[in-house]
This record gives sequence, structure tokens and C-alpha cells, in this order.
Amino acid sequence: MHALASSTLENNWRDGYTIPSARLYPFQWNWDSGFIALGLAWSHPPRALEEVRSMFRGQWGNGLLPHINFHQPNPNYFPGPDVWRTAAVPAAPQDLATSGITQPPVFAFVLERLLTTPAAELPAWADFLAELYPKILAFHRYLYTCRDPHGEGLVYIQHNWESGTDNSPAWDAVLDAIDVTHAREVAHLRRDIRNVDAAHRPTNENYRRYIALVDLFARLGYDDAAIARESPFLVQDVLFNSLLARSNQSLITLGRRLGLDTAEVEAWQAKTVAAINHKLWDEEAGHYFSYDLRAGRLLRVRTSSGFAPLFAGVCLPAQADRLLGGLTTHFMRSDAWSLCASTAATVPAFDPVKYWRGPAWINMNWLLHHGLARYGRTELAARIKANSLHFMAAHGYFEYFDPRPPAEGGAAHGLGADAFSWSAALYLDFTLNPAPL
Ligand code: 9WN
Repeated sequence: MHALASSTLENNWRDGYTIPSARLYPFQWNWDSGFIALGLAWSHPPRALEEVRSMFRGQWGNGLLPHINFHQPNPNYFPGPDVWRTAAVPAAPQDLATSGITQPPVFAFVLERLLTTPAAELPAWADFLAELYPKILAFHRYLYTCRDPHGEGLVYIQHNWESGTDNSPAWDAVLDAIDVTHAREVAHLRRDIRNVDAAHRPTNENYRRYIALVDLFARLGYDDAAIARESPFLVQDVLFNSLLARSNQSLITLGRRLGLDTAEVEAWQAKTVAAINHKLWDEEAGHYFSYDLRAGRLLRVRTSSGFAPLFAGVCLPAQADRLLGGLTTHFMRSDAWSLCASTAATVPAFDPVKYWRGPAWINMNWLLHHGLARYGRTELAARIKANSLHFMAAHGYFEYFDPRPPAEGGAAHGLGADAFSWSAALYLDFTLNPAPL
């Protein structure tokens, strides 16, 4: 498995960065790059530093870290740079095409984790850390300045692609409310459904809405104030904000090591931790949900993003108890299920093979594993890890996996893209790095 993980990362390595998968995603993606660095740190340590540096080459002047860096042209993905049209935006880098939206902020905790790997023993490490720290800080500052209009300590995502959990049924109501009367048809432009089973990917109806949002952002010149005024999609995502909180903690830890003043980050952090527990916790359901700023309500669809506050360490003990009561009930129909379904099996839209609507993902399992360990739930943490390793040993480094056992119809193969980089990378982290996070 280690040799296969290394060769998967090797095959997906391009000129200074790693693509998530040759079949579906031929560019550099933001949060993928963070998880991938954690694997490269074991298979090829200098590349972990190169990977992160390449990602930040795409950072905008206002601090935004794009969700895709289009380092080299490739026709095998839609939407490409011609759809994003960011070249004319003054804040965008002049020498690298990028998308114009972001993804969950993982890099601060990725850097903290890299400290426990061979990458931190490289002579180049100290310079790398000093170079990256202000860039990550600038990204967080962008989020708090441009994505938190009411100063709540909760930042919003403006597109489901910013959530990382793109096709989650939690976004259905928000996407359905988008007026597509004047939106263009995009079904014929899609590349994904030519490359993997369409039943495992989002619908054409949804893709039309995804692109309607991108077209709106391009028309507004990626002006955040204008987007906040006009866009129908403004959501305080619980996963995004929890990873922001965990990354703030890492910025504080790393900042102190570097002898820096961390007061600004501490102030953000205090607000965000309180706001996650106050605004995104639903006492009746015993679960955390995302909040739709446009409609002014919680999006009460039970997904595995709701466990992310464990990883951030923001749950009070009583909340953690309630939350975890739901893990082995809502997220599995029998004890033979593997953890953790991305959408609870009790949600009507649950689909065990469709992208983010039911299948288990290795990065989400990794976050949950560390969240459980943080709360002393050793047995459950071990179970999540064992389930993750089993998925990959049985099926290979696929993008996602059916959580059902074969006796209940579970798919006999992995789902989505094969030779998927973060699965391989996190296999290495799971098995070679015993440090807590
Ligand atoms: C859109 C690259 C990315 C992941 C996301 C995953 C999927 C892209 C797509 O692939 O999203 O960003 O085209 O479907 O949902 O989490 O970062 O692996």
C-alpha cells in the first residue's frame, strides 16, 4: 500500500505540484494540495514544500487563495480559465490563471502537522515556514475582512464549490432558489461525465446553477461587496468555519514559535469558536448545520460536515456527546456499515454512490478521526481509521467509497476518480504519522 501510495503521488506529480487525479482533475486544487502535502512529506519530503509553495503562487493580491491554479492548459476539465475570466481582475496574479473562488482553509494546520514529519527536518524548512506564515495569515485576513459582512466571526462561502463538499444535499435548497431563466445550458460542456459514471456525479440541472454563479461573479468582476449584495448563494458553512478555527489555532501556535504577535488571530478565533457553537449548533437535532445568510435560516440537512467542530475542538463536552450519539445511528443503518457516510442515511436525499450525497471520503474521515481523538473517543477514532484503511486496501486509492456492506448492496469497487491523490497521501499520514493533531 505504501509503494502504491508513493507511485500514485509520483504519477500525479507535475511541474512542482500534484493534480488530484488525471481522469477528472488535471490542475492544482486548493484543499487537495494541503492534504497531498501531508503524504508527500513521507514519500518525497522536499515536494511537500514545493506543493504548498506552488499553491500560494496563485494567491490574489487581496489574500484570496483560489480553489484551482491552472498551471498548464488542459482541455479535459470544465470550467476552465475561459469561464472564470479572472485575468482582467487586478487582484489576480498576472502570470498564472486561477479560478476566482476559494476552498476550506487547511494550510495553517497542514503546516503544523508537517512539523511532525520528515519535511520539517529539511534545511529549507525554517525559511519555508517564515515565508508561508504571512501568506496564510493574509488569506485568513481576507476571509474575515471580505466574507463576514456582519462581523460575526463566521465567514460565508459564495459557491458550493467553496465548501469542498460540492454536491451535498445541504446546498439543494439554496441552489434550487437560483433563478436560471437567463442562465446558459452547460450540459454539453461537461467533461466529468465523459470520464466517470454520470450516476456518481452531480446532475446537469445543478451544473447549470454552478456556472450561473460563476458567470455572475465574472460579471461583477469578483468584487466581494457586490457579490454579497447580489448573489443568491451566501452560506456560513460549518466545515469551512471549523477548519478556519482549527487553522487559526495553528497560526497562533506557529506564530508564537516564530516570535510574532498573534493578537489579531486570537481575536478572530475567540469570535469564531463562540459563533460556531451559538449559531450553527441545533439543540433539537444535536448536530451542527450551515446557515443560509440569504434565507436567514439553518440548512438542517444532517451531513458529516457537522462533525468538523470536533476537529476544531469547539464543542463543549455535552455537545460532543449528543453529536456522537448521531454518528453511529443516523450515519449507519446497521453495525456492518463503514464510517462515515458524507450524508446521513436518514436524510431522504441520501445516495450511497453519488458524489457527496452519501459516500465516505478519506479526507473527511481523517478530520473526524483527529476530532474524535481530540475528544478522547479512542475506540471510535480507531474505527474510523480502520474503515478508511480498509476502503483503500480493498478497492484502491479511489475518490470516494460506498459505506454499505456488500450484503446491503454496497458497491464492489471504489467510486469517482481512481488514483486519487489525497486518498493516497492520507493513507501515508494515517499509517506513518502517529502524532495527534
Ligand atoms: C470542483 C478536486 C476537487 C475537490 C472537491 C471535490 C471535487 C471539483 C469538481 O474535486 O470538486 O472543485 O469538479 O467536482 O468535490 O472537494 O477539491 O479533487
